[in-house]
Amino acid sequence: GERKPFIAGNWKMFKTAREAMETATALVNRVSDVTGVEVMIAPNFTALTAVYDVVRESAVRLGAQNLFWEAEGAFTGETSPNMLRDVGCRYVIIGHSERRQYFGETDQTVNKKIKAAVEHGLAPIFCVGETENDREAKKTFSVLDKQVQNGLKDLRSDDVAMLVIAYEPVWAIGTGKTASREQVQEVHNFLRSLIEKKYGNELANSIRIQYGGSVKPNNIKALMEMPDVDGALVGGASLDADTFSKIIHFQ
Ligand code: G2H
Repeated sequence: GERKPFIAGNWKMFKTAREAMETATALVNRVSDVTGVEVMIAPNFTALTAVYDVVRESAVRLGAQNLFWEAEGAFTGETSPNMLRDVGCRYVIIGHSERRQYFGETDQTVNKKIKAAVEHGLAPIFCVGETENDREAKKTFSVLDKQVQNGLKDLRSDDVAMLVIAYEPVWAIGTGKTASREQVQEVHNFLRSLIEKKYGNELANSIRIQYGGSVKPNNIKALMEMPDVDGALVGGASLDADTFSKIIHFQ
């Protein structure tokens, strides 16, 4: 297909700037042969500048784990889209389940953040996913539908063209439980159909949908074989350059 596989590392709240630089340096060396896969890492804010120095001459892209939607102002502790662009970010993870769970993110704040990101030329990695309760109550599809409809409210096709969707079933994050690849494919296909209904066939076929949740070197290949799985958002297994490089070399 025309969708280039996209494998992203979400380093969450791990690594000092020095540690992040060391891992990034090792990763750049290990993936210098990779051309068929887009690679991104999202270190902590405090490490973005140091990591950008390492990756800027390579094919590895830089992403942030969050942003605030205002351009500037009295918003203590927050970081604007322009500030992220300024330190070399091309991507920004938005609405990760940990932010929804612990930091009060809602579909509405996610929507504002997606809008602000695209307005400033940052490509959002828009995270959606159902909880274990949702799945057991057979609400997976209605929950995802709501997250997508609200998250993408008032976005135009040009904006959505910049987007990557990450499907992260909350019950499979950092738990060692992976959704079966049939479960993943079913949801990815559903998400693509939502995009098709809203924005048409062309955009639905070009938008990349990543899977996230306990992705490891030993399960990536099987996941990537599914027709609607275009990549992965990797947490724990992206922290070590060697392990992450194995995931990137899944082919
Ligand atoms: C899901 C994922 C990366 P992990 O949060 O965003 O983390 O791979 O550790 O389950």
